[in-house]
Amino acid sequence: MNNKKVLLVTPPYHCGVVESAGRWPNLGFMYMAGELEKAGHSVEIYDAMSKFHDLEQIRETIGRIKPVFIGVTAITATIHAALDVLKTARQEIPGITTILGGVHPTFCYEEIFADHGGLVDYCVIGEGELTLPELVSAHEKGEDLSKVQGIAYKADGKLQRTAVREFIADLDSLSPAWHLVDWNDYPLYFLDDSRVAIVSSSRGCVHTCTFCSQHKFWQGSYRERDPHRFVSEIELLSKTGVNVFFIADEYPTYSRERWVKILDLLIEKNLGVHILMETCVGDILRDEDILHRYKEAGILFIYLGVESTSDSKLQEFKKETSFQNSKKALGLIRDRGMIVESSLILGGPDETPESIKETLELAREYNADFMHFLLLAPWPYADLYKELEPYIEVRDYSKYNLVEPVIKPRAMNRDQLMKEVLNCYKQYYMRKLPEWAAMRGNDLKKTCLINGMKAIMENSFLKDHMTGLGGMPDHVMKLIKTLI
Ligand code: B12
Repeated sequence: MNNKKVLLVTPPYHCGVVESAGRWPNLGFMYMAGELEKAGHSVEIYDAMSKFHDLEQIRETIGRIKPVFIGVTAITATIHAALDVLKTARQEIPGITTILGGVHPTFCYEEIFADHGGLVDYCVIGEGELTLPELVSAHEKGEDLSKVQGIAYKADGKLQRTAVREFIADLDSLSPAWHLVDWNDYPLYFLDDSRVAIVSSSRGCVHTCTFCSQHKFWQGSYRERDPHRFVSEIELLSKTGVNVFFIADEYPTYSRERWVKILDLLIEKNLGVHILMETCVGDILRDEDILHRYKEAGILFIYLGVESTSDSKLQEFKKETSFQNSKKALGLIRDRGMIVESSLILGGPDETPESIKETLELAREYNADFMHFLLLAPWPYADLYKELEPYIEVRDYSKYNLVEPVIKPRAMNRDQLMKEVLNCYKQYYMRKLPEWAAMRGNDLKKTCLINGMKAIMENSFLKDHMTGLGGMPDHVMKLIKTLI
């Protein structure tokens, strides 16, 4: 590796959920690296998270590349790991300039500077593509930093927050630096010979779910890319051997007209690629008449975060849907031969062992192929935070990963909560496995489901809890062995 001016690093954090299914490149870094290069700055992306590197390996890599600037991304769960990277960088190269960006620094930069001011030179607030190259240039040239919009930094011991950076008006003006990726680093464990890219067709979310950060991050805005430009990007990447595309959008289907155009173009180009995406219940119901076109376009996998089985909870979460609608939407995706994954959020203050059992029963009615029984994570900037605050027992952000209990419900302790959640997984998949074994036809779906289960059992956080749960009954274990 040659020396590079800017090194962008993902924090070495793992909680054994999404990373158990595959390795995923960091899209924000692709976009920022593209804009840094346009501005004449050399850059390297170092996905330490996906490479499963530890801090010693990170130290060696930083020592070898000798960057002048290091940029690290952080969501709430990864902030401590991100700060560890900056600390390591400072030890290795004392004069290095350190930059943090992403959803956590965007909302919590004051706390970061108060607690770790010595480690962090700049926090970038919001989108980084325009801010980062400008910041790097201004810092290098010793220009007035107060003119760089969208940053926070300390000057003369005082925290400065510059003017708000407007969102990028034309997302198609950006050019992700795909040439920096070694695609062999990014397999999806469900599919042999797969290479995964994360792509984006829109930014923003118009929903206001109370537990989520994303509508706040994008301030309720919604921007779309041109369908032709988006599909051409997929086509271009497919020619370099990428065959799986994860659409990062919070809400790709918002405009039916634009979405249909994307599907039409994908069908017309017939690229032989597989697409993974997320959307909401309402749009699946809206698109019932064209769901077969989703499949024709290559959509293999849809994540619908239904989040609850109770209508009153759904209202509280502002999910804008109901149990019956969610059930119908999940069923439609399954019936059209695509894989449907979903999640339920448990562990709020009013949770009880009984309410969890009830959720499990109704989750079986939802009957998603993969179901996650997640635990509420109180992001300090989400709408729900104030209500959850009195029940938070764990302040360590690294546990705010949706799988570790940090809130204590009134009627149970956190250990009981965890036990009940693990039991949900066990009971849910014990019924799923025989169903999958009996599946006829649609070999691709069957292969993905079984490989998915294998990935869960071998790589996910559940692996460590199998024995604590008393394991799976013998007949299920035998079945698993015949399938895998
Ligand atoms: C892709 C993705 C991932 C990938 C990350 C791949 C990688 N190599 O980093 C994978 C699948 C591994 C992943 C895992 C997890 N994720 Co995730 N993920 C996403 C997703 C779907 C898209 C992110 C994205 O690409 N956005 C588009 C880009 C353009 O935006 P961006 O990332 O915010 O980056 C921009 C700015 O934030 C800023 N920026 C970001 N970083 C930096 C750094 C610097 C230096 C600068 C200057 C600027 C900057 O500039 C970027 C360009 O504008 C989002 C949901 C969503 N739709 O956004 C969830 C999301 C980010 N994930 C989330 C979570 C909770 C997780 C997990 C903890 C889930 C779990 N239990 O497994 C794990 C953590 C794993 C880990 N080890 O880090 C949450 C974070 C919530 C929060 N507020 O903290 C989100 C928001 C989902 C949600 N709705 O709750 N995730």
